[in-house]
Amino acid sequence: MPQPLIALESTVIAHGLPWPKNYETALHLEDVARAAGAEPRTCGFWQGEPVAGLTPEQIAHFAQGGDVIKASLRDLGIVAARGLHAATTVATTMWVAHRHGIEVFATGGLGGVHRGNDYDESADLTALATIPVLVVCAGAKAILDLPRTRERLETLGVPVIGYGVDEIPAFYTRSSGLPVDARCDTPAEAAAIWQAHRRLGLRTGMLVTVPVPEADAMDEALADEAIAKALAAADEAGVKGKEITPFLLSYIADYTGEVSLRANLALLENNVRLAAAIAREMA
Ligand code: PSU
Ligand code: MN
Repeated sequence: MPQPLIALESTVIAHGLPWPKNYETALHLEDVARAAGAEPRTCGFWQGEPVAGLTPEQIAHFAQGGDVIKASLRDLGIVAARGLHAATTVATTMWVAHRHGIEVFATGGLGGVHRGNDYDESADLTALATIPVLVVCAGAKAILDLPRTRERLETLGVPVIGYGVDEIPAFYTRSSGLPVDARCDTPAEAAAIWQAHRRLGLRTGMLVTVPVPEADAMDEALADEAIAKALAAADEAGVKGKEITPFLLSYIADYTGEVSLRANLALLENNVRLAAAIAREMA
């Protein structure tokens, strides 16, 4: 029997983690998926073509940056027409996955509504509202306005499942204080909800949120402090639009000296394992 497939994103490689950790992590996550019984398909655009299953050489090129842009939904036609290399965000990885018939996707943290700037809202939410893919993540990135992001998910009709938890995780830390729509304690339960969602003909995506493993979670006070400093620095530097997320994440990694990086890597690996288990249940 062929192994079930899971999609992985490439923005976290090209614009989310520092070299060479990003390259090592990308390949390591693929190994973690295989060990957990699923075939990984790292997604991106290569010379303007959507690819589900970038080669290690292509992943190395993405990891070294340079001519690789960050592509969200609005960028895809531009990328295709101009034959560009582009890393895919959660939104565009969902798009590539769906196009290739892949239903399960593991990522780190979701984009959402930015703090203090309600009209800066990630197209990750648009994608979840319109593309039927199950996304495993550690919640929305803590740099965001989490209560507003949660409300938007409700408005858009996107179910938020907590894996082993009653509250949505907050990426670097294990809890946000915001309730999930349902808690699941096994991959089979999560797969069953997804399959029912699809059987009913619903066209939205679904989130399965799982907290960063306890041992690698960031101290809450440190996370809050790092986020506040990062937001102030972004404000001061006038960073806006698509640059803001990579700016904040790299500021936090520098500020916490590897602590946030450790949490980020641990949660990515954890999410890949869970996604593989859910994909196996569905196969
Ligand atoms: N989480 C991370 N690192 C990242 C991202 C999320 O730990 O690099 C990326 C994801 O690809 C997500 C994107 O889809 O940031 C959101 O960017 P924006 O807010 O511009 O939509
Ligand atoms: Mn934005």
